[in-house]
Amino acid sequence: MTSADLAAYARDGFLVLEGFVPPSECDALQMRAAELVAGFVPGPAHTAFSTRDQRHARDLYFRESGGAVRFFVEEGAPDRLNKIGHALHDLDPVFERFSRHRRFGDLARRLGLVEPLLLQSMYLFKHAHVGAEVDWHQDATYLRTDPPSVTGFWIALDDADRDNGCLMALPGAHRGPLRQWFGYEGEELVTRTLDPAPWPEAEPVALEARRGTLIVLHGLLPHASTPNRSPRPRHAYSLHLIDGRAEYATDNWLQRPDLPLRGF
Ligand SMILES: O=C(O)CCC(=O)C(=O)O
Repeated sequence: MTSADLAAYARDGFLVLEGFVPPSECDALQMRAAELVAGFVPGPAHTAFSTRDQRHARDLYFRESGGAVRFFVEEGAPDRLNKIGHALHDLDPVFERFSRHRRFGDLARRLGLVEPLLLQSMYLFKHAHVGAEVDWHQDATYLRTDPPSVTGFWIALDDADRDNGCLMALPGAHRGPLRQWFGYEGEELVTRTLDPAPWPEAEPVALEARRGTLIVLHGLLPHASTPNRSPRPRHAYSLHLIDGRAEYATDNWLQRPDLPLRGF
């Protein structure tokens, strides 16, 4: 990463680093994800959501997933997986080795995280034809620290373009406020509006990325992704890091009471 890259990141709130991950490592993650899927047995949280007990099971399955390896289905296509999350980087040996490679630690420090900690990991499938869109959001909505520090490392495991649902971003909009927060109010998980300011008028850009590209996302950058309307999959692996010096909100949705956070 050059000083021009750092300046572009400060200006835009994202950075596209092509060729950051070698193809052999993309292969290894895809093979491991396929093994995990082959061993996955759907439970009560995956069956019909009609009864109260099933809704409760699904809710608990999500709430505990910050410290677990859990499988989430596409809302519109319940026989297809949307993602696996959210502690692959701690609990699966292949994802752990990959995620703790020093190239990610070095990059995080160069981006200004003094004590980078790995908080969340997701294997994102975005299957051909059925992978759904992801709405505009800021990652700090889900992973809030004071001061804000969450930083996303999104890795394309397939070529990603407008047709198969690449990331979209609003350049420079990371300089605005955090709009919403998602977390606990007592026992309830709620979304609270912190600042009603609309997203700025900036023209969204499509962050098309070849396989092996790493996209760095500032935690306040509004980003989204389009549905996969193509016959091609769009797999990606996403890591979210925070700075250990910042205070992690104790009412964020993602809590890991039995799994202390680790760095590199
Ligand atoms: O891959 C996607 O479609 C969205 C991912 C995302 O929003 C993230 O990793 O923060």
